[in-house]
This record gives sequence, structure tokens and C-alpha cells, in this order.
Amino acid sequence: IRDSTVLVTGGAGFIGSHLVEALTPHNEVRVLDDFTTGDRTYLPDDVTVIEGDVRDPIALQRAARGVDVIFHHAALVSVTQSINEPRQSNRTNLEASLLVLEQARQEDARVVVASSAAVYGHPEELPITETAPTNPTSPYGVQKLALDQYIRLYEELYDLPTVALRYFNVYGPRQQGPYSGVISTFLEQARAGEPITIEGDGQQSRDFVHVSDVVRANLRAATTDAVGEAYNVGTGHRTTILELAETVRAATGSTSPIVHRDSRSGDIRHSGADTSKATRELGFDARVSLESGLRSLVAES
Ligand code: UD2
Repeated sequence: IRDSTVLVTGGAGFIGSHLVEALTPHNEVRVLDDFTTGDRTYLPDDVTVIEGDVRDPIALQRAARGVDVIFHHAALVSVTQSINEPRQSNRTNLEASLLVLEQARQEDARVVVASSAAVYGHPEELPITETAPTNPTSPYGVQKLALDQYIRLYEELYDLPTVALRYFNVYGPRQQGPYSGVISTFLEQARAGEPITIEGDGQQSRDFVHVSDVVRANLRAATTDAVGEAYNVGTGHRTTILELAETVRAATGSTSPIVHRDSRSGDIRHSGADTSKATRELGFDARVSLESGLRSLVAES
């Protein structure tokens, strides 16, 4: 995408800020972020920043005026928080997303939304296709699933070009904080020489996708004709948490012991994307293997 005016909600966050970086050289980029978890230092200088809450219609209206595309990444990403405070997370993850869709309708703008593998819950079959049963195990997953349905409807009812990207386990630079994911946790532990803490037997598996691939999926979604649809964004490869612990340990040259703790209650045992729909309709394929993604993470920081 080039020569467009775009809005990235949550553009100062982990995934959003990488997307902003990719968009700025060729587009006029605006960021709407409330900076509760986002960070100003992640943003290039030539970005227009609107500091505000995505739930605030005035802030959103101002940010979205005249845009061609909205990349909607603002969200409360903690699954645990959504379980403890379902209404609060619903307001940010679903109600505010509807505001975004309504604003897009006003501006006749394309909308690309960040969805999640959380919509599937415990999968019945692997790899997971987009047509697999959706039985989320958290309010967060319910909210993302409803969002996927809304984007389909907005295309059907109002002819608005919309795309939902169902992210699997995203990792990369700038992922930090209390909900940061197993890779950044293991990296921190390995570097500090502290025990690497596997929850359970470590035989559970995930599809780890590098944030640069997630950015590329967003760029494809910005121009595709295959709108009104949800797409898995993963690599198609699964890695067990035990393998991950060993790889992180080796990549950092750490002497940290690998220890086991109780498994997480309700933990998903295996998760892995079938990426053929994204390949076919978005022309998207992940390029970064976990090995090289980890290597560059270790080298960068
Ligand atoms: C991911 C997403 C979440 C949601 C969910 C849907 C991330 C960060 N979270 O949660 O937003 O979409 O998928 O299913 O991508 N683990 C350890 N030791 C640790 C930390 C984690 O063993 O110190 C294990 C954990 O028990 C789990 C696995 O690693 O089995 C992955 O945990 P996670 O929190 O990185 O991500 P996940 O898949 O629970």
C-alpha cells in the first residue's frame, strides 16, 4: 500500500508499532493510542499521533477523518483480564471495534482488524482451518469472534472492504510486559541466568509467528480483493514449549536450568494454523522461521 492516508489504532503497541514503521515510508500515517501499554519511543517522527482512547468517539472521529485504511490494533490483550473483567474488556475489544467500523463506514475506509486464534478454543483437529469450530474459552476469544462476524457483516450489509487476521502466537522485538508471551519470558529468564519455567510437561505446542510476518499479512490485507473474510496468520509449523525452552537456552548460551511448574488451568494443548487460505487469497506466507526469528531477537537486544 502506497500514497494512502492510514490510521493504526494501538499504533504505539507491540504489533501496531511495527506496522507503523512499515507503513510510514510510503503513506501518511496516523496513530491513535492511549499509551497505557504503548510507547512513544516506538513511533517514527513523521507520524501524526492522536493521544486518546479508542472508546472515545470524538478522538476516533478526529483520527479517522479522510483515511483510506484503518488497521485496528487497539485492544486489551490480556486473556486473564478478560476473564476477571469481562465487561471492561468487552467495551474495549468489541464495543470500540464497532465504533471503528462505524467510523470506517462514514469515511468509506477499508478496515483490517486484529483477531486471534483464541476464537477457536480447544481445537478438534490440527492444523486449524478457518472453518473449524469456534468455541472460545475466554471473553477475549468471544469478543474477537464477534468482531470477525461483524467484519463479515459490514462487508455484506454495507459493502465495506474488511479483513480479519487471526493471529497465532506472535513474537518479536518490543513484546514485553505482563502479557508478553512465552518467548519473551524464556528469553528474559535465560539472559538473567534464572530458571526457565515450563508450565506442565512442555509437550504442548504453538505456532509462533514473527511480528514482521504479521506486518506483511496486514499489508496484503490492505489491498486484497478477498474481503469480508477472516484469515489465519501463522507459520503452519508447531513447536513444543520444551523444544522452545531448549532452543532459547542454546541461542542465548545460557546455563539456566529448565524447570517444570504446574500447567496453566485451561491451557490449550496444541495450536497450529492451516495457512492455505491466507496463501491462496492474500498471497501471504510466513518467511521467518522460529530459529532465525529467535536468532535475530537474541542479537538485537
Ligand atoms: C496466546 C495469546 C493469547 C490468545 C491465546 C489463544 C500470546 C502472548 N497470547 O496465548 O492472546 O490469543 O493464544 O489461544 O500470544 N508457558 C510456559 N512458561 C511460561 C509462560 C508460558 O510454559 O513462563 C506456556 C503456557 O503454559 C502455554 C504456552 O507456554 O502452554 C504459551 O503461552 P503464552 O502465554 O505465550 O500464549 P498462549 O498460547 O497461552
